[in-house]
Amino acid sequence: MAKNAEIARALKELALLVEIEGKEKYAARAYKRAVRSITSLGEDIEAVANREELESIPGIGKGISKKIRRYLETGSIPLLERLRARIPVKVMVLDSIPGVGPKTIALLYHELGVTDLDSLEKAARDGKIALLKGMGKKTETQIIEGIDLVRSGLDRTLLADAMSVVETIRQKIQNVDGVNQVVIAGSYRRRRETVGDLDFLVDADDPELVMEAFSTLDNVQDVLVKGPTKTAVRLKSSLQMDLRVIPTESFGAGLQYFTGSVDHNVRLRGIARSMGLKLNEYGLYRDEELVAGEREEDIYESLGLAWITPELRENHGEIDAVKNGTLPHLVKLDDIRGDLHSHTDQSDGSNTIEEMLDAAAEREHEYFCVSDHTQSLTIANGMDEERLLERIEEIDTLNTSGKWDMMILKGAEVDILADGTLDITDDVLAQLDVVTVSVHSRMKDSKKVMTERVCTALENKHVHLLGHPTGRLIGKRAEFEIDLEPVFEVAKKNQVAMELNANPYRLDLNPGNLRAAINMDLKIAINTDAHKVSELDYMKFGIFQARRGWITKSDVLNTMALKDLQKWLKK
Ligand code: DGT
Ligand code: CA
Ligand code: CA
Ligand code: ZN
Repeated sequence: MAKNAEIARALKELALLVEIEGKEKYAARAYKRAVRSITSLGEDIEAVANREELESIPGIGKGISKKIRRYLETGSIPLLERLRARIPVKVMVLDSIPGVGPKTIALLYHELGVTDLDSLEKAARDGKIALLKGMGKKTETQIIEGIDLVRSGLDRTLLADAMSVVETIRQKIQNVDGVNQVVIAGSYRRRRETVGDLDFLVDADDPELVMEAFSTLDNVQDVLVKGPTKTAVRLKSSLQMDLRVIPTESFGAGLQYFTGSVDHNVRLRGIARSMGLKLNEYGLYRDEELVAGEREEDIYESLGLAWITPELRENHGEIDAVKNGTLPHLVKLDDIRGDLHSHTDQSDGSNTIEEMLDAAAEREHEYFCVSDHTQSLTIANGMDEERLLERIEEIDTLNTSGKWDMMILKGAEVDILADGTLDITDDVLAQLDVVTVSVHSRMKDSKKVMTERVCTALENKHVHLLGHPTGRLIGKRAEFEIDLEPVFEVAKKNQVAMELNANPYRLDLNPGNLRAAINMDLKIAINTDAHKVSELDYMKFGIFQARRGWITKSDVLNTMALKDLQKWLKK
């Protein structure tokens, strides 16, 4: 699905520019609808275009399909180029600031000449934004905070976004004549939440052919470096990629070095030195003699260590653990037996319950919990008690239908109200199999208030899980202020598990907090929180994050067999 994201991005920019120009409101809405469709397409848009079926995609008519075809042929859309020339505003960056949308961008541009982050920051710091109609001091402060958040994530790409383009590229390089292996090292291999750039390592007989193929990939914007063993490019999506050709006899050493992290490597080099050896990207040497280099495992072994999985290579204690033989046996995707958090079209999901169940069954789940939002989340069409009771009956019927082998668990993602109480009565909660509670409102509560609020919610004896415990959206919204230590204590006392929300924008809890949670013997539920069928595949991102948090199979609630899970849920 190499180009889906690129095209969605181009159409989104088009929508923003049209809206800022303010002439064709209808067109902006149409482009936005197309963006939503393409984002959830689940198929390579180029393949759809090749079949001449673009217009069968909901929200894509003649005009937009023509623009998409033009983009696929030439890498740009003429109208977008014209609008960019007319309106010199960095709309995509500005739009990514929390609380700033097209209307605000238009206002800021027309009134204050704001065109990018720098001019926006200056206007905010000079107090000019607060003076604009409908803005105020609070918005101004929020914008300043938002600029920091966006800047910190600006030159990084979400792992999931990188992954959606990278495999096609890897395959293309792999297919070049004389290429033996291609591995992507760096933060990508360590499965960080975001990646700065991608580090391709290639073992090839003819480096020149590889460099040529890499620098002429069809989504390359600029070639930044082109040398005999290293090439660096920037893609149209602004993702940067390095490629190095490494001799076969050094490939393992190169892989170890370029996987990082820097801090992990510094520790390894220290160990090498203390053994009278020298470690660099070409190999492990005793004087001039190569001790290990071809295989990564051999580097670790020659240093008296077992191989360490890349997700742990952050110098967070992994080297001592491997020395002491206490490195944990990390959870794998295969260990997962079900999913305990998902949505349907009864709240803000896109698919029917049957469609979600079919998709879960395809993924060979043993159990699957449907957990739509509850009533106070009105924008998500949350359920009240009456609708929940109907849902419970519906699931009973579905379970006895024999249509699905897996157990369908009755759940809800219940809103934690301002005072920590829940928005569904206890007698209905008691009839659910899995009660997840989440904060979706008043996310700016003080640390004290938020901590008490969540603790109060976890004291309710029907609660099983705390959903996305810190509420963050990577690069968009910071974790809310909360003191997790007392939260974990209350959870422990009441046998409540913590969710690791696998949505690649959330990955909440983060690795440090995951480790803190299991150190207190809490269970972790790795849940997709899928709002549509395709999002059931988010589970893999949850697993990456779990591994980065040192989580083992026995720490995870949804690795349990159904019977054991049901026993646990009964408390
Ligand atoms: P990123 O790209 O910011 O997400 O993070 P990384 O870890 O991929 O960093 P990157 O791309 O700058 O470099 C890839 C790896 O190469 C890094 O994890 C470790 C290794 N490396 C790079 N520069 C140095 C260095 O100065 N010293 C050492 N020991 N290793 C380095
Ligand atoms: Ca990198
Ligand atoms: Ca790099
Ligand atoms: Zn939620």
